[in-house]
Amino acid sequence: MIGTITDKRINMDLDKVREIDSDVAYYIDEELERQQNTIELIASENFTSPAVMQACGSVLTNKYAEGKPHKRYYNGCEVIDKIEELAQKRACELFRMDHANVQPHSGAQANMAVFFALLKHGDSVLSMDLSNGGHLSHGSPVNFSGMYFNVTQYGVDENGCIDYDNVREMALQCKPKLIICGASNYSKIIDFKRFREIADEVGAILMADIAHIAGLIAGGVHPSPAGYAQIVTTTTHKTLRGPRGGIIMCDEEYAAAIDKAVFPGIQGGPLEHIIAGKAVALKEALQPSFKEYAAQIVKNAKAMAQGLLDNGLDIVGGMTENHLMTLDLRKTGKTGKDMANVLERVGITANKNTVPNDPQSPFVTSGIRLGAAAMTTRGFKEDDMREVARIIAEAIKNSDDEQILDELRQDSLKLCKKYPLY
Ligand code: DSN
Repeated sequence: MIGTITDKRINMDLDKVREIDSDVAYYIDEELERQQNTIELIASENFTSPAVMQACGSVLTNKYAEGKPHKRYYNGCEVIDKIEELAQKRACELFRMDHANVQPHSGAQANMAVFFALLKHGDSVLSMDLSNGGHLSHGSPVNFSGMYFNVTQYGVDENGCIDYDNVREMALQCKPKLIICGASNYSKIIDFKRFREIADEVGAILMADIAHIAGLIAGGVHPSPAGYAQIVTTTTHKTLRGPRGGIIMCDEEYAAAIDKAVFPGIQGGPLEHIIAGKAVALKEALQPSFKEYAAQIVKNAKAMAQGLLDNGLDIVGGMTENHLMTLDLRKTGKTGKDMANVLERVGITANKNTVPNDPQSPFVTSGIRLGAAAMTTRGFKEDDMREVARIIAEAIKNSDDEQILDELRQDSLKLCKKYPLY
């Protein structure tokens, strides 16, 4: 044993790990303690339920099941088939889509499968630029998507909003085969209808990557891409609060191509234990209580944003309309990299992020992305988020004052103790 961790409540079922490997058991306990005692504002993270975790830690990890339900390359898949079909059915019901492939190991894998299902090497794609809030797998030059396809990228205007007229102009010029909407750092409502109109005008297929806002869509607090996007990809672990993984949903006419691109195209054996976790999370998201959760995320994000603005900080695009926002630190003269470390010092976890037209490099940045989904799961309400905003503002203002930072660490710990995790 390397040390002593006091809080093992949720990790009680680690008894076998403790027996076999006390190092790993210790580190899992240590990570639980970190999660318990810090304010988690990484916009893409959440705390999944014990039910999801149990499904993911089950005997299903033992089974190979390459192929699709009832069309497998291995025998003994009759139970696995039922679980995978349940996950597919629930995904289709929740997001009102015809077909779901629940096998992608991640959102990036889901997106890769879509590229390979719909496009040929060198085909033209229109998507959002990473430094303006897009995603690596939407066509960044350092990702397969930018290396093998001809990608044109749109950004946001000075108000942090997508300029749909500009997207249309770009689409008319580059004549993409695929248009991608959806982002990893965009705080406004996405107009899926407008995107579809643009796609139809240029004969493109529309893909919506809803990884960040899936839980908000499921909870009815963000418009759905259903009926507009022919293809919808998502992760399952962000606002949707499931296990780490991906899902692709699509209109029936694309189902065969998507399935083939996932397997045998880019993946081997699906992670059926994680698929069971996805099924459980999707069931949770279909409950009425999930609507309350999603609505509270948005209320909490707005309360945090208002608190930050009231404390004199700038936010890209001003008030958020979803679960996240980006602090624009340019006028403070401080960087995202340094201030994310200062926030960690006071017990707040967040990530540095570029702001539109950032003068700093992507490694340094002038921004910090903040999200409300994880702390909403812990039970935080608007008053708590305003207190979080105060701690952030004080920490940034007094980033060189160790004594104030110590006091702020105590304030954030007090909030964490008020809402125990699990
Ligand atoms: N890493 C995810 C995020 O933080 O938004 C995107 O893949």
